[in-house]
Amino acid sequence: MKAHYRGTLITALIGDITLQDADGLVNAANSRLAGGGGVDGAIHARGGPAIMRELDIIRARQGGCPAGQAVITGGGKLAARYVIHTVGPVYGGRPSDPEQLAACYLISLRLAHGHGLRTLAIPSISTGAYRYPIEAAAPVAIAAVLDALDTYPLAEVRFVLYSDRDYEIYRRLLAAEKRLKPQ
Ligand code: AR6
Repeated sequence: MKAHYRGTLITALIGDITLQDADGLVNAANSRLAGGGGVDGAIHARGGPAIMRELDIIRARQGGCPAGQAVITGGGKLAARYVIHTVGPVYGGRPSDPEQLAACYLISLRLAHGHGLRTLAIPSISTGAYRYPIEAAAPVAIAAVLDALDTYPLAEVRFVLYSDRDYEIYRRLLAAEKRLKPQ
């Protein structure tokens, strides 16, 4: 589905984020920046070792990356020029969970904007291994992205969902979002 928020095209689709031809991809990383399964594993597998080499340098400098923050590397062999590695909260039903999740999207858009990216593909952070229920995470994600676009506009934000069910949750929320204009 497609819609507009101010000057930004908002897209949602079902797919593998590593195959997106966006300028940047967001990775659902862990605080050690050590790689793992899910989106993280797929990005490192397709992007090759150059991404981890950059993360090794960042890790040596700053130790890792706490939940709600992000670091940026090149895209290695991916079509995307950059990968923004953000660390979502491990879901625990705490008030800090939505705050940290929203911060992931805000800081990812800030980094994307600061590096001159026009198109950014974003997965559903924290809703896999970190067990954040997607029904609760998706409204936080969408609101945080729209809020962030007020300050850090991009040409396109693409929500890349990995199942029909996840896509349907996003599609319904985006269709009902009053701040969006349909395509
Ligand atoms: N493209 C798009 N979405 C995907 C892909 C893909 N290739 N693969 C999985 N998803 P997760 P998290 C969806 O577990 O919950 C890693 O081990 C998936 O269905 O990737 O933030 C890290 O190293 C789900 O909806 O991220 C961390 O340790 C969503 O992406 C930990 O997992 C997020 O699932 C992070 O957990």
